[in-house]
This record gives sequence, C-alpha cells and structure tokens, in this order.
Amino acid sequence: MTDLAQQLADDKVPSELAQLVQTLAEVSQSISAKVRLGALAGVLGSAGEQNVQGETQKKLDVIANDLLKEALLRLPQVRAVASEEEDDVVGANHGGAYIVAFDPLDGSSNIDINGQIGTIFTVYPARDDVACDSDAQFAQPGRKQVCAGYMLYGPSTQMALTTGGPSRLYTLVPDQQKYQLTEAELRIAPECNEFAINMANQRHWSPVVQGYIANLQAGADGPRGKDFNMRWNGAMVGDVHRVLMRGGIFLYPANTQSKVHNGKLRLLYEANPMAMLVEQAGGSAVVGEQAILDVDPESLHQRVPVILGSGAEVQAFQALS
Ligand code: P6P
Repeated sequence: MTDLAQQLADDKVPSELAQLVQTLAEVSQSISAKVRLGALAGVLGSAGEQNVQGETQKKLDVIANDLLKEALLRLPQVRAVASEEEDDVVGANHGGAYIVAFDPLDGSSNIDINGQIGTIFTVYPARDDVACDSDAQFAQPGRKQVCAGYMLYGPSTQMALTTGGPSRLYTLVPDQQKYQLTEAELRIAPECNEFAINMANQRHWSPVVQGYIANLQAGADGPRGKDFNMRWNGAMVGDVHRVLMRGGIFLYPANTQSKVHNGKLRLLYEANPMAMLVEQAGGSAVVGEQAILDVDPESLHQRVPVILGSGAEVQAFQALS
C-alpha cells in the first residue's frame, strides 16, 4: 500500500508543500489520540472562553488550535496562519511561500457526545504585496488554493486531501502512526437520494430552498418521482465525507436569523477547502449560481451559504433558483 509520503512524491508535490502536509498529518495524529481518550484525557467540556464567532470554545478546540498553530509556524515555508479560533492572522516567517488556514476542530459540539469531529485545512500561496500577518494574505478566491483537505476523527481516522489533482483518501494506521492511501481517486456519484440540511431552520429559508426541500420530502409521490433520505451530522466534515463516499447534497443556506443571515459556514476554512475537494471529485459546490471557489473574499471570517455535492443534484437545485 502507498503511504502519504510516497503519494505526495508520486504526485510531484513541491517538497516544502509536501513537508507542510506531513506536518498537518503528524499533528492530526496527536489530536486523534486526544479525541480517542476523550474524558480520560481530561479534554472534554468547555474551555470557558468564546471565539471570534461568539461560539463557546471547547477544551479540545483550543488544544487542537495551539498544536496546529505552533507546528505550522515552526516551518520556515509557512508565512502565516489563520484559524476559526484566532481573531486575527498570526504571521511569523516573512519569506515563507505558503499561508495556511484551518478549522482545528470542526463540529466541536459533537465532542461531548462522542460524535464525529474533524480538522479542515487549506493552503494558499503567500502574497508578497501585503504584510505577512495581514488579513489580506487570505483575501484570495478559493480557486487559488494549492492544497485542501480534512481529517475525520471517526471510527477510523481518515484524511481526504487534494493538492490540485484528484481528491484522495488516506486512513491512519494507528500502531504505525502513518496514513495509508485507501482511495486513490474519490468520485462523487452525479445522482443521489440523500440530502443533508438542518431542518430546524426551515422557517428562515428562502422560498427557493423551501420549495426544493419540500420536493425532496414529497419523494416518489412528488415532482422528483423518487424517495430521498435525510442525514444531518452536526459537523460539516462528517456530512461532506458521506457525500464524497456515497453521493448526496449538503445545504447550509442563507437564512434570516441575525447571526447566520448569510449562512453559518465560513468561506475561508470550511466552504472553500470542501468545495475544492468536492470539485476535484467531480461534484459541484455553489452559492446560488456562482461556484464557491470563485467568491471574492471580503473578510477573514466571512460566512457564506453552501450548497455542495452530487453534480446533477446541485443542478436540480439551481434549476429552481
Ligand atoms: P447547526 C459546526 O459547528 C458547523 O460549523 C459545521 O461543522 C456544521 O455543518 C454546522 O456548524 C452545524 O450547524 O446549525 O446544525 O448547529
């Protein structure tokens, strides 16, 4: 079996980027070990602070964030990092070729119920026209990403990764502390019969989203002429992984709630990396008519509505818009 280091070499990934990806993989093994121990490691519960999003930070959020930040900024090729858990960009190495953004523990509210959680990451070329710790470093559309992926801390720890080519899947071999390639080329089925959305927000959706979901719920008796099933993981990383593995459509639409009127998910370290993985697996990821990867960022922690998954199903949604 091919391991991560060998696949990165086979894919001719530049050595500095390959080392950066290996560092992310190594840190994820520490996070995975703490997740597995849970209460036994004293890492559950709240850290007692709130992040820039106004969300209560879980202990493991802060631990994962600090592990990633410290490991990445020790690499001379990493000029700066941004994180869901950091108000501002943290800059360090002025000559570094890359900048990295991450959601250190996506779905962290699932920690205390032993649910799926993960780490989402994205890598861009550093900008020489702005200060190394400027928010403007990350004011790049998702199309500019050179690498994107996530680690899913589930029954097994897996990493989905693209460095511009196919989206590949690796599985952590715990006693060897290395990731082995288990899916060389993820392909999302164009058709699907599964949707993922938080139905509790239904009253806040646009009429288009209301109508689209009602058609799915009508099943074989309705205009779609087939039954659909629903899943909602409460952690984007788990929902997107299911879509990559067996197709489906994931929606976190805009709604009229004040704090999430533009959707809840963050463009930089949730929507864009997932959009790159989904597109490289033959799926679609959109905000209305526009591809998520073409959105011009306006702020570091900007939120964006997200519709992604099986290409034909995303088109069926867009046809109603
Ligand atoms: P809701 C986790 O907090 C997250 O950012 C995503 O991982 C997930 O898809 C979404 O929020 C869940 O949101 O409204 O269902 O709690």
